[in-house]
Amino acid sequence: MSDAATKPDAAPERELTDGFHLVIDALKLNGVETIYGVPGIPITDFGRMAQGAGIRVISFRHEQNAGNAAAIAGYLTKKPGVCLTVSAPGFLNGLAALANATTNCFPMILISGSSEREIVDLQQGDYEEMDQLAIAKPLCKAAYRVLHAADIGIAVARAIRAAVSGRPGGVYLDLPAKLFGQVMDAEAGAKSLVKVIDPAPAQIPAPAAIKRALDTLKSAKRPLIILGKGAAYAQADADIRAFVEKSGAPFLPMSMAKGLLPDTHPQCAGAARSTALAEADVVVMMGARLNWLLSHGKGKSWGAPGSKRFIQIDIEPREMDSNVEIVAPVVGDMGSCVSALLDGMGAHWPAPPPEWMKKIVDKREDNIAKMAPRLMNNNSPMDYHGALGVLRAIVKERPDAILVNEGANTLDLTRGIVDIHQPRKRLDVGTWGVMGVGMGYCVAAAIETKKPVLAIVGDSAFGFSGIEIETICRYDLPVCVVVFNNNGIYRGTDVNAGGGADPATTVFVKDARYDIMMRAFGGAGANATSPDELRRAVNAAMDSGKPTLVNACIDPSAGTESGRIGNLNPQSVVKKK
Ligand code: ADP
Ligand code: TPW
Ligand code: MG
Repeated sequence: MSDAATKPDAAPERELTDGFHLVIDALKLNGVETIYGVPGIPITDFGRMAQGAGIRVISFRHEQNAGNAAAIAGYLTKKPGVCLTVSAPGFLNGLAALANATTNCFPMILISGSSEREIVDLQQGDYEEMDQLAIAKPLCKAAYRVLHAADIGIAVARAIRAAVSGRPGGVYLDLPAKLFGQVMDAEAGAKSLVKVIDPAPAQIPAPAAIKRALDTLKSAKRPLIILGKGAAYAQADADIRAFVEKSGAPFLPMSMAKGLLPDTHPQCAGAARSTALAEADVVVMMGARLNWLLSHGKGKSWGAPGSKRFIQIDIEPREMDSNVEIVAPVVGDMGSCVSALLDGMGAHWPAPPPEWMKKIVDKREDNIAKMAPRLMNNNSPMDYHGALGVLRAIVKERPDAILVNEGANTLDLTRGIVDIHQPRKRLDVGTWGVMGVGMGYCVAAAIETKKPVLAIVGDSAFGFSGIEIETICRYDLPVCVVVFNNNGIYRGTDVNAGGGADPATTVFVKDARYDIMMRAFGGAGANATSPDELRRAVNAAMDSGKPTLVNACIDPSAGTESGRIGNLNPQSVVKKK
């Protein structure tokens, strides 16, 4: 019996809600099913209550890894991935991931608790004091702070819309500690919530832009299509494939767009990349930027100056002419653009001159044949090719597994050697080439897709997020982590240039056993010294679906400095005595 009932003269008690409940209700109303984070003041109870309310709350060991998980969840689902952190230090850890998500055009919301505004603004030294909103602003797409419980509904709605509409990116939502405890009438609270209608509205390209693009493409003698992760993100897989096939042009997938059409597709120019880039006369950019990864669309790799005309399909108008002139800009969401292009192509689209495709195919087959024997070697210690030959076959047999990849040589050689067969099955270091996304990506990939995950990570790369193997074991996720252990960064053979006792800056403990770390948390661990051992260990892990770490012993002298991007690495030419 309530107090009101025992006291006949009291007004009937109104039902109340508070900031905690309103944030949870707002997220649930908008279909947020999972939160990635680390607990602590002032969001410990929030995490508990969210779990109690049926949201899956995945607790990490470090916010950067939770943030990377949220970011890749956004990429995989087209819904913003949510990361939850404590104030100042936790916020800063999560912010690195938010900036990375924004750089990669992944939708994500970082929700951080913060300290008391009055004290922060007067810089009077509050617990974990920091002006988080101001710091987040330049590093993400949008940043909002909520001071009144009644504004939580609209703030969450804005955050969701900002993250997923137009070019996706990271959004920061600042929730001061006091907000969580603010009480308001439950009915008014429920009314204040907003279910976002059509959070990422279709952006239809102009008919004139479609016509211009098709006229340009039709005039090409040597067309090339470059697919980027924006195209993979769009989930317009069938139409993209139809467009590429109808065009008859070779296509080149950027790293995370591999598998959008299978790497084994007859039009894939992956193994003839240099020829395709240098010799194409019309290039169709689909959800890919002409940034450093494509030498900014100019320079030696792009053939003779002035030899190209670019068509670019992108949701972000300002991407056009960012590096070179775009003769046919098509601005809109990928699905709408590709469907308009397909309509405009009609029933009969003229194939490009057959010599062009033949040239690409000949080059590709030649390169593949040259590589084949290296991939079959059974050397011990392993080189990258021997190890990757085995993993390539495993991925082919298990095309629905998600590959997570980071490192330098480990990254570049895996990208080149391991074919991907389905869309969004390759997750890697992205636009920044950042180390440390590995284990966060593994956790979210397993949770969001319910598919098995295979990570191929350098020993250095692994170290940035390695402690999250505890998280992988705790949630019993089907993740097999293969650490390419060459005793260091790029190579494990450097010596101290000064001759002192300290090891060289790029080398680690020799012959470390990363597999034993996994066993400490109840997972399986195996040490592989030859391709045969590697095959057995990884197949067993993938069959079991149990958390496993395979320590793959790679010849410490097999790699090259900076992998395939040594050209970007400044090196001193001055010799001092
Ligand atoms: P990659 O690294 O694979 O080359 P980028 O990250 O450089 O790809 O480029 C991705 C591009 O895709 C960005 O310019 C972004 O604006 C664009 N993009 C993202 N989502 C969509 C979408 N739904 N439709 C069209 N373009 C998109
Ligand atoms: C956040 C610089 C690029 S690649 C790499 C580092 C440290 C590690 C390469 O060694 P690994 O691979 O992983 O063992 P392998 O096969 O060549 O031996 N800090 C951040 N991001 C980057 N990119 C770096 C440092 C770097
Ligand atoms: Mg290494």
